[in-house]
Amino acid sequence: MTIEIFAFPPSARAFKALVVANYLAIDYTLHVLDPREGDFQKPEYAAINPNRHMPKTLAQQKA
Ligand SMILES: N[C@@H](CCC(=O)N[C@@H](CS)C(=O)NCC(=O)O)C(=O)O
Repeated sequence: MTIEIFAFPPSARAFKALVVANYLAIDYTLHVLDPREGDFQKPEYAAINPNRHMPKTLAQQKA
């Protein structure tokens, strides 16, 4: 299984999500969000996570 992780890696919450994914050997794609660039507030991120917080994980949907 592959998951998508949306996170700002320097934050403690992001770090914890990445540690767990690595510990469990889960394949993931990291999408870096930068709050200094306003990434949490961008419409494309709000479409993925309406509460505009991170970290956010998404499991790939089976076709
Ligand atoms: N319970 C929160 C915890 C995550 C959280 O609060 N993350 C902070 C950063 S550590 C955040 O995304 N804040 C939004 C912002 O700074 O605009 C959630 O919805 O997942």
